[in-house]
Amino acid sequence: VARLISLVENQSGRDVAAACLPYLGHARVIGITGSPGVGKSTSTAALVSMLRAKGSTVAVLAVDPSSPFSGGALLGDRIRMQEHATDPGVFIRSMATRGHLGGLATAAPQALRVLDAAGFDVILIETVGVGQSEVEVVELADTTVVLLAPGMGDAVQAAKAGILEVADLFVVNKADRDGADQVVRDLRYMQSLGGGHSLPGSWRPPIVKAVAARGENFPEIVAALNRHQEYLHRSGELTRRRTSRAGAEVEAIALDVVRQRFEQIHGSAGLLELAGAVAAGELVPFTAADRLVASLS
Ligand SMILES: Nc1nc2c(ncn2[C@@H]2O[C@H](COP(=O)(O)OP(=O)(O)OP(=O)(O)O)[C@@H](O)[C@H]2O)c(=O)[nH]1
Ligand SMILES: [Mg+2]
Repeated sequence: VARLISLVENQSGRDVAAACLPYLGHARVIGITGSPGVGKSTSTAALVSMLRAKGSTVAVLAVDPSSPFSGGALLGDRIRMQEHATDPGVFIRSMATRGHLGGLATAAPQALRVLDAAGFDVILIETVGVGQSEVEVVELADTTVVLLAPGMGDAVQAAKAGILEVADLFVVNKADRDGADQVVRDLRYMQSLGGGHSLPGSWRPPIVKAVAARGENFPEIVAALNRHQEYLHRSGELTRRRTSRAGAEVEAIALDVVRQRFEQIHGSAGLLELAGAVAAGELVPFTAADRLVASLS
């Protein structure tokens, strides 16, 4: 599995995807996101323990969109994951996506496909790093867990970052610290303002307080994840999400293909001729670009 993911990272995704195709569709994909230090890795480790205790096999994909290096930045997480490192029912892999053509959008879905084909029951995706990735991870997961903690990345900041809308489940971690109840109240208030989840039969993201460091309330988290899974199946939302995920992936790959073709014609006679015509004022750049795009197909 590790070698297949390396192949995917090194642009040999086409053959790997074809080989995986007959074995897809089994795994549940759960994304875990939140501000740095909020407790994502600790929560992931706690979830792995819970899921293993129930007999599920688990793959953990730690995605680091901010680093061009695979592995190094995740040393701390490796240590946190150590209790699972020798368990054959657990696979842990970190993935750096910066510098990868198409970034998170093309590399991570391919790795997910490998893990699904390998037969893991649950795939946990943890994002490392900040910003845009918090929202991007949503494109990858069936269920998105947003972690908050008192004193860091409060509900107002989360709302500004656009992660309130993407959450299927809120976990207010570090509930052993002061202020967790306030975070819960703020979240409830934000939810009441949103109003989007008030339709009958729709999903209102539950809010669960937890102490990841001690695994406290993780049975409640697993129960909420299972309820969301049932909702996804019952409502048809699972198919909708997976279709939209596939659409984003196809788009990203197509853009990659186009970009590669453009690289091949960089400096070519055809392009130089068009450039000359634009520079000489004989052609507007828009027309030149249209001709260039048409010449690709
Ligand atoms: N008090 C308290 N500390 C916690 C809890 N969960 C995690 N921590 C601590 O918070 C710190 C950050 O936890 P991590 O799990 O590494 O957080 P993270 O979100 O993965 O961090 P990054 O990967 O750097 O974004 C560590 O020192 C943990 O021991 C908790 O429930 N209570
Ligand atoms: Mg972490």
